[in-house]
Amino acid sequence: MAGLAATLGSGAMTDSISNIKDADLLFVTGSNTTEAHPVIALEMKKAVRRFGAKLILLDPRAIELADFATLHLRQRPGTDVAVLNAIAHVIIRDSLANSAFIEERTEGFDALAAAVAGWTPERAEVISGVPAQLIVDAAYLYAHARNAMIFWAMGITQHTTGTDNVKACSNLALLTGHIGRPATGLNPLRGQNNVQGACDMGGLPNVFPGYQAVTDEAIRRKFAAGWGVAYEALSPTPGLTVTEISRGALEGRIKAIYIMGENPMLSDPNLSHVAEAFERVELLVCQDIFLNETAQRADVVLPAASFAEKGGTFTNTERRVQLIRPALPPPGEARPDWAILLDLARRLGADWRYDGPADILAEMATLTPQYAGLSHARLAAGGLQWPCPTAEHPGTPVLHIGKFTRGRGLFAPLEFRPPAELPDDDFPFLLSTGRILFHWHGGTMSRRSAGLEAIAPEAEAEIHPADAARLGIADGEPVCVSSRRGRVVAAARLTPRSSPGMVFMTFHYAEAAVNLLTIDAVDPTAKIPEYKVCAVNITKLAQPINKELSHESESPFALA
Ligand SMILES: Nc1nc2c(c(=O)[nH]1)N[C@H]1C(S)=C(S)[C@@H](COP(=O)(O)OP(=O)(O)OC[C@H]3O[C@@H](n4cnc5c(=O)[nH]c(N)nc54)[C@H](O)[C@@H]3O)O[C@H]1N2
Ligand SMILES: Nc1nc2c(c(=O)[nH]1)N[C@H]1C(S)=C(S)[C@@H](COP(=O)(O)OP(=O)(O)OC[C@H]3O[C@@H](n4cnc5c(=O)[nH]c(N)nc54)[C@H](O)[C@@H]3O)O[C@H]1N2
Ligand SMILES: [Mo]
Repeated sequence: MAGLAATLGSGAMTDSISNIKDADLLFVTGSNTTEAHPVIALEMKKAVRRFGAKLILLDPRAIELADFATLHLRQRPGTDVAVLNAIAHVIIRDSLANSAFIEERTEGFDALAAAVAGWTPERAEVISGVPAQLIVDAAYLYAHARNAMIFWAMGITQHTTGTDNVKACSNLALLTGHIGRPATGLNPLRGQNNVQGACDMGGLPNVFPGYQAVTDEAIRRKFAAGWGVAYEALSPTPGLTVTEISRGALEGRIKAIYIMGENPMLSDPNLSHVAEAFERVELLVCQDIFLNETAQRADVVLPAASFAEKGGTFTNTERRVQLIRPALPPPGEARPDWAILLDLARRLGADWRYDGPADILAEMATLTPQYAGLSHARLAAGGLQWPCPTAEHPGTPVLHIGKFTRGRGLFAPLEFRPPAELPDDDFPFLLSTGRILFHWHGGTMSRRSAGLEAIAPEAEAEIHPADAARLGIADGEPVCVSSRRGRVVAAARLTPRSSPGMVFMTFHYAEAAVNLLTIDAVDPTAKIPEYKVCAVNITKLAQPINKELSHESESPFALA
């Protein structure tokens, strides 16, 4: 969001899932779409197989989409700015740019041209390992396409250069004019079912709902009036991000943490530090549908109802707000999140009065311009894509038609910065972390599914066969993966999916909690951790793995 907000003025996916079939070029980078967004991946496969679209894949691993790709650029992790700068270099050098679009709709072209002038494909090859000719081919394919869509996910953002990586993607769309029309644009694939909605509702430290800055006096006055509270009650100071909160707790500046639907004891980087931070706080409250690894450390646990047990709306990655309806009653004492919050607010002295989700959305509509035309009554007939400014407005499938949210699209001159920690003699492998199709994050939900557990029961470390041969490691054998911060045990999975020198692991397994290894270095703007690059060592295990370790009965730090 930080990257696109700077270049376009708004951080959401600019196009729609249903337009994928109409694109003649798909540029996918840092998104293992078939495993993490399988429904969207089906649309991509359809575009390629049925309609002949070309696919450029920029990803260090040979993920399933590589089988569909016209070009697969396999960069060293953390070198995206070099590759994307070089693609921009070729587009400008070989006059492939859309000069009418640049003239009419953008600013900052000269600064970009100067910044990429030295980024020849040959220079990018040295840094990234991607053959220069492939970079040239990608530039031509992308620029010559009629309608080209760029997609990315965490492989682009989870770096200390995450914001720059996004801006580098944005430069390509602005250079070629592949934005502001159907089947084009910049399409960050959002992760959770409702992470878009959570951000829209101000679940960020610096904005109220609708991305309205807390630092803006007029905005604070509007919300004070809308919420019926004193203007002085609304703080003009942005809050802290997740990584800043754990640091704050470690330093004694944060006294209490209230966590809803998150399991930082598995999902935050450098877990030993996180554990220490949670030890320090005076009060830890967890509101969750299960007693996850974080809730096990809480002073108070508030049982919440799951998605199937409550009403409300979810906003998906294409900005589509959709109604959900309860299919089951909540078990035991579990209650919908909004009802728990309402009671808590009232006990704290706030005069909150909401009849339920429909009433809450009605208030949101009065204060969130993008949601102004939405109501439960309208959504009952089907989802609508924001911005939806009036009750008659049909919703907006494609953003930035004719004009960018910020006015002109802004080119971003970028210098290449390497990741915070790279392999060396002591930790000679590069660890990249992510997901597989069969599990969800810390596995709180998916590991309770016997079917999914049967398919993907244990943590694996994806290792190139050449490295394994050198270390004398056999497929399936337990290995110890260690970093400067911790160590875990996982089964070696020998595969050329990852390049030599690289190891890929998921963070789905509490008994092999990979975030014991990851580094808590963050992007300076977005504060997102560098989950995709840190240095590790791999060693053969002297003793066989203890199969009795269960993710519920044992601390995730048993091996730390
Ligand atoms: N089955 C399943 N689906 C999920 C989730 C889940 O846990 N399980 N989680 C959801 C959530 S919240 C999210 S955010 C999304 C995440 O969706 P993705 O981001 O697609 O998932 P990751 O596995 O993190 O994959 C990142 C991709 O980036 C590549 N990559 C690694 N390093 C680099 C690099 O330096 N540069 C580039 N360009 N690519 C790199 C990896 O090889 C991989 O293909 O998935 C969502 N969907
Ligand atoms: N190493 C590494 N670490 C990563 C990443 C990575 O790629 N690599 N990716 C990062 C990313 S993109 C993400 S999004 C995070 C995800 O990290 P988390 O959000 O911490 O992980 P989840 O396991 O999805 O936790 C969700 C929790 O919400 C609970 N829950 C489900 N439904 C409800 C509900 O309706 N109400 C309430 N109150 N609770 C509910 C679940 O039981 C679960 O405990 O992980 C991050 N961490
Ligand atoms: Mo995510």
